[in-house]
Amino acid sequence: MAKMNQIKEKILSGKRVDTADALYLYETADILSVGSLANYVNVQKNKGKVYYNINRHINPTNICVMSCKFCAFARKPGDEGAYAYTIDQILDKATEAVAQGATEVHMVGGLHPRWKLDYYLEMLGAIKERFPELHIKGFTAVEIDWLARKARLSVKEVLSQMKQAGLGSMPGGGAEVFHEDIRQEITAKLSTPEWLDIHRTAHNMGLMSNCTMLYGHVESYEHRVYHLDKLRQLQDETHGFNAFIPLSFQPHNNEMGIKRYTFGFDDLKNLAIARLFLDNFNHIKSYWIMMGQDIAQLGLYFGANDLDGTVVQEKISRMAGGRAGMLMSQNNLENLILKTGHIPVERDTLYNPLKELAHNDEQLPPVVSASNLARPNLNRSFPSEPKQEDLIKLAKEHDLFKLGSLASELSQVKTNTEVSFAPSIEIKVRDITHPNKLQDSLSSLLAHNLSESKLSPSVINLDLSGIQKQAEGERVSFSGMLEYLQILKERFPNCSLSVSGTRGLWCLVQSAQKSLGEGFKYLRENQVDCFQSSIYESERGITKTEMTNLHHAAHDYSLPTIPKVELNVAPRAESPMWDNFFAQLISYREAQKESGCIIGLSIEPAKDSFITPAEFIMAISLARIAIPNIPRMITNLMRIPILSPHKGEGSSTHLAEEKLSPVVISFGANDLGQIPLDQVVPEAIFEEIRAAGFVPKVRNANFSEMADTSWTQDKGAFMRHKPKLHKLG
Ligand code: V47
Repeated sequence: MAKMNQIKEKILSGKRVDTADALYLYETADILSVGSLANYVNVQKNKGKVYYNINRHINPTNICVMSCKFCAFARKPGDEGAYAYTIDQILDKATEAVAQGATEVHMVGGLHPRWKLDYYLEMLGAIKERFPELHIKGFTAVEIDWLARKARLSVKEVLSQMKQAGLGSMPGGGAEVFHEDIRQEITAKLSTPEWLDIHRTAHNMGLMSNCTMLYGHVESYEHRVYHLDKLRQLQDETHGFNAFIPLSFQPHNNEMGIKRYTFGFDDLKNLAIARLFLDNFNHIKSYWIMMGQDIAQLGLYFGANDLDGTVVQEKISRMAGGRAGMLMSQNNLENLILKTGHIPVERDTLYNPLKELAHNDEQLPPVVSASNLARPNLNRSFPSEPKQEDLIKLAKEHDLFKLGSLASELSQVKTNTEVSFAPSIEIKVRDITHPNKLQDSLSSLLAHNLSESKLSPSVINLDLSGIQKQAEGERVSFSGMLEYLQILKERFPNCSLSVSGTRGLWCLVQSAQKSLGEGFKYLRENQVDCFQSSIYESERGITKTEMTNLHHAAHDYSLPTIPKVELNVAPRAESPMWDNFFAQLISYREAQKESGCIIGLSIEPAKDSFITPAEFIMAISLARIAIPNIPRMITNLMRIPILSPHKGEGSSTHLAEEKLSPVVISFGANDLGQIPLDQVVPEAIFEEIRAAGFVPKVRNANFSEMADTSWTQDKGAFMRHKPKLHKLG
């Protein structure tokens, strides 16, 4: 912490952080301090504006003489899928781009064994002749080096001819990792001094360029710092870099032998460190194509001020397993930015503003006061039992890091750094008419090879949410349900039982002419450890008061419960309906004072709400702050909203990427809910939780048992979602 304070002092007094500081920032799990500092610097520098452009990628050929280990894009001549565009084909793509409003084409490709400098000059000339206004950001240092060698010309000569023919600037690719230990392992392309020298030459001739770093594979934090340092030195010398773009490693169809995507936690920290260390760069890109839209959007709070562009056709990341889609509309880009409270600015390649959405100053993110940075202390500055007005005021401040700091302190008081979850089997009671049917469905579940995981389930959840009022009498009865519970207990003696579904339970109890209290008593007697609300209760006509009363009734019979609060959103681009949300939270806080039986509270996005991950994370922090007397703030991993790849809007109807879960736990959640083993492999979650500096624990339904999960630590490669959930294009 002393080191973090020193770094903070340096940054606030405008001094440079050094490489040892940067290494410290990589090694700390304190993402809130790192992020808030980066956000501070970014807001000072860019005043809450976030840039994007309308562009199109054109990859003229994928034929390449190189065989870089990380590359899934390159093909050898004659290989299936190998292509090389003619000038006409390239012109067609440029024409499409211009028709769609593009101001830039981004052109990079393989090192084609037969293409010479002349072909590139022809390509540039043809595009420029037809579209003189279109900016061509083209050809990496690797391609320039290759063309110079083939033509036996100097780099300067090649660049000068290209500039003459219409080259506007250079992209940042080919930098990979500068440290030779890694560079030599992953690629045989040009050396680090050569890459830097080509950019230096370009800058000295008035050609601006970008720079990148390919991270999240076999490099260490030291290697990353070395890389950033080289870039900072060159920028000091030339000031010729427009932007730095961290490229998160995409793991598929290449020779690296790594099966995982980068951790969301690492993506965000890496962006923040780039913002802090690269103090001589104006622009840090949160490249949505590689990071995914969700993390890219969150990146705007972590020091990034650019989302890149509409892109339209991206192949390099896509072929290596990129999951973000290939194109995004201007409207989506603007929406993504607006929802984080930033001002979208369309730019050209050189960052001249082209269109700035009208805004008033109140919409801008607050210029974070220096005293609020790096973990403010809640207990001294915030009421321990906040009232609705206190919470609304806090929500309106829209300060992600302040919220995260307040919330994570509270969670850590409760559970230290432990983050729990329950590998579970979910049994939906809907069509089961007889206990035998349950046996059948259990057998088929088990036959289905629950997952690649070595973990056995710790919770069986009987989900009653599918039970409909009219049909309940004929289909499933209260006594039938108790019979199911017995079968489950026999079949899985080591698992704890939970029941979910407020409406369903109510229907069953009514049809058996019992009181709710009696219903809960029976559940307790049948060894049910926890009752929880299930998803979309509001849709099933359960009012909030009824929900609260139901939990009270369970508590009267000492049945622990987990209520759920749905987060809804007002019409587009407005903030969540905090009033309602807070009122519910406060009602559970009061209930907890009476009974002490609420073992956790879960927040979920309401169905079809357009909550973005960033909004959701703020809501989690706010909920944690609102209910300090409830031990666990549960964010069900399966219900973290992700952005729709097609609409760029938040959605609760998608499965969350695990990428987001460790981010959420840094902002105050301390449990990831029940995770069905037939849908997610939990080893991936362990890794993500650990990467964020927390200790993963497997728990049972009422948190009375916490299993040690250290045994999974030495399992190197792990699976992500099962393939059926994630089709790689
Ligand atoms: O140089 C290749 C990287 C780069 C993988 O300058 C991979 O505005 C992740 O440089 N996983 C090309 N990355 C892309 C690039 C770029 C992209 C967007 C904007 C700009 C800009 C530049 O892609 C390559 C390489 O470092 N790459 N394979 C992979 N499996």
